[in-house]
Amino acid sequence: MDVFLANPRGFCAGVKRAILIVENALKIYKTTIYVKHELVHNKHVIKKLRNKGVIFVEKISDIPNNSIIVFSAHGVSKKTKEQALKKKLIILNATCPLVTKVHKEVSKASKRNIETIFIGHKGHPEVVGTIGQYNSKHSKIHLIESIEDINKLSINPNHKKLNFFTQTTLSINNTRSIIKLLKKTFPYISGPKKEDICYATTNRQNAIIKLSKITDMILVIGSKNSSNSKRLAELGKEIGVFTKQIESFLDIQKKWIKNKKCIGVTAGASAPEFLVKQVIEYLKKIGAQNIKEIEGNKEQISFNVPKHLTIPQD
Ligand code: 0K2
Ligand code: SF4
Repeated sequence: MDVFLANPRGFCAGVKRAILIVENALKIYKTTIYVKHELVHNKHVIKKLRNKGVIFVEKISDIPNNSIIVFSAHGVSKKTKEQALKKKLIILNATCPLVTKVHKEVSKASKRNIETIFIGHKGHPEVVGTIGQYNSKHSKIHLIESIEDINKLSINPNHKKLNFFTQTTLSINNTRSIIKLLKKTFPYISGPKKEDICYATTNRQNAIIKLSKITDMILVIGSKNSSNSKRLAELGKEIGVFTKQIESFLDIQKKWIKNKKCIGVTAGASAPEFLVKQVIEYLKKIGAQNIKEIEGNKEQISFNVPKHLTIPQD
């Protein structure tokens, strides 16, 4: 049995930055750090931070006045930010800069009363945060999740002040089909050149496509609530490879592996590399002989943490 490892996989620049913001804040402020929502959608990352004393909350009202609050990598709405300011919280913003970029565009559209269509998954914190940047009395933001939702929109097809934006972690294939039909239905619609799907999502989806050509089973490491990890598992299945999404090696069932010759392993943007190592060790124990890294796009992008949260390295 051979094991092939996808590249790139695991932590993206936005996740690395978010974790560093919280870790440095713990060292600098030496007090309780509250985080709005899970900093990133990974059980193991959250457990590690919780063990260091970090408190995760869903509601700003659960945080004592004047405390330190970190906004998760997925970002928050304007209303949430206002609530935090009202409670005189010290805000450390771990929203990924690529999500913030979309926030700014949506906010600009709202100020200009441009009707907006947002493609994303209902209820996902990034979607709640991004839609929550739109606040116009004269125009609206509409959320769509699928091609079918386009027909349900009550927008004049000849609307000239209309644009669209997307969540950063969507399926590339699916989103492109939605955008294609949007452009056909609303000929005057404008939007980003491609879509707002980020580089990390794109690279990880391309990497699993590559993996699917040489494997007869794929393991995607990533928590159940991680949108980008879920999209990877969906893609593997769509291509027709037997694919399973796992939190860690503990979820692997021996019957999955039976008669498999080439097993592919990848990890979502919020899944730490130690989980990949554990999966490899487990597969070795049950007979894997060769472990090979598959060549892929090299990621050089990194995001700085805010200056006041930087700790100089020796
Ligand atoms: O993929 P998701 O947006 O659900 O989020 P995570 O699994 O936490 O990955 C980091 C991406 C955060 C923002 O794009
Ligand atoms: Fe940023 Fe993309 Fe990572 Fe989300 S998945 S945190 S948008 S780099």
